[in-house]
Amino acid sequence: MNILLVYPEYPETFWSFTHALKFVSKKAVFPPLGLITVASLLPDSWNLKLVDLNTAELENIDILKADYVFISAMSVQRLSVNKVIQKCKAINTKIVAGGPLFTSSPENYHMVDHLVLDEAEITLPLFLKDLQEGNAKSIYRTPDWADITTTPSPRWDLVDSSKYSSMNLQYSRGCPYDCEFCDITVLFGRNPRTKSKEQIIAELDNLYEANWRGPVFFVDDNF
Ligand code: B12
Repeated sequence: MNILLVYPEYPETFWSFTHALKFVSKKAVFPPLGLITVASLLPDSWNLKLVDLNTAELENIDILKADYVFISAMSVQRLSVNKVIQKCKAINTKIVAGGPLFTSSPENYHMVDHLVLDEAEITLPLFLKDLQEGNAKSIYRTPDWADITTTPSPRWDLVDSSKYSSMNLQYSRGCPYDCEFCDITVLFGRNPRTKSKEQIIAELDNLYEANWRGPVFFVDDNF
């Protein structure tokens, strides 16, 4: 199976650092951690290619070669998401989508072939099983929260790290507070869950072995 993992472009906002990145000759701040975590949950025998539209162009040939295009996005990326969906539809390549944008507003994405929502550790295996049996559904959801002590290390080998100013890894998900401006409790619940110290050390070792010597950003919902 050939899978193209696509991360849509950010608009120009403070947090895109569009102008500051030029001073350090980088294209983006972080690689798409959600997509490379999803990649680590896919069968080893599958062929994966990652295209981050913040660092590279999306070529029609890559969409043509793919059996499925997997998209991940935050709400702020929705204009670019629409363009990616249109491109895939024009070429007739099936789309699988997940992550914050799709989980918080699935009603806007009927044109996506398979919405694999909430945490991929729970919903992706359900989709993969149905796909193998030839009856993949249009939407997968779960009311449960994943045990992230079993989440595999992200696939940093798919990332061209020279394009980024920092690498990122995730320590925790979920937050006990309920701030009205924040989606974290809706997406990841109010019970903080953490990875084990062995996982974090292994992830740091993986980054080191991938020759990364720059900054590492810790994703921690309840720092
Ligand atoms: C790090 C981070 C950033 C970083 C970098 C983002 C990046 N490129 O990775 C920075 C600081 C730049 C940033 C900025 C912003 N962020 Co931010 N960010 C985060 C944070 C803390 C971690 C993201 C992460 O790496 N998660 C770890 C991965 C593993 O989780 P994940 O991506 O959700 O993936 C899991 C599932 O969602 C799913 N999944 C994800 N993708 C896919 C794809 C498929 C196909 C499938 C099947 C499943 C799947 O599987 C994964 C494993 O379970 C999250 C909160 C959080 N805990 O996730 C907020 C979060 C994503 N950010 C958010 C927001 C609002 C923003 C800003 C708009 C803030 C602002 N007001 O300016 C900006 C926009 C950026 C821009 N350039 O304009 C919101 C998004 C809400 C939404 N509904 O879209 C979140 C949820 C935080 C919040 N407080 O609500 N952010």
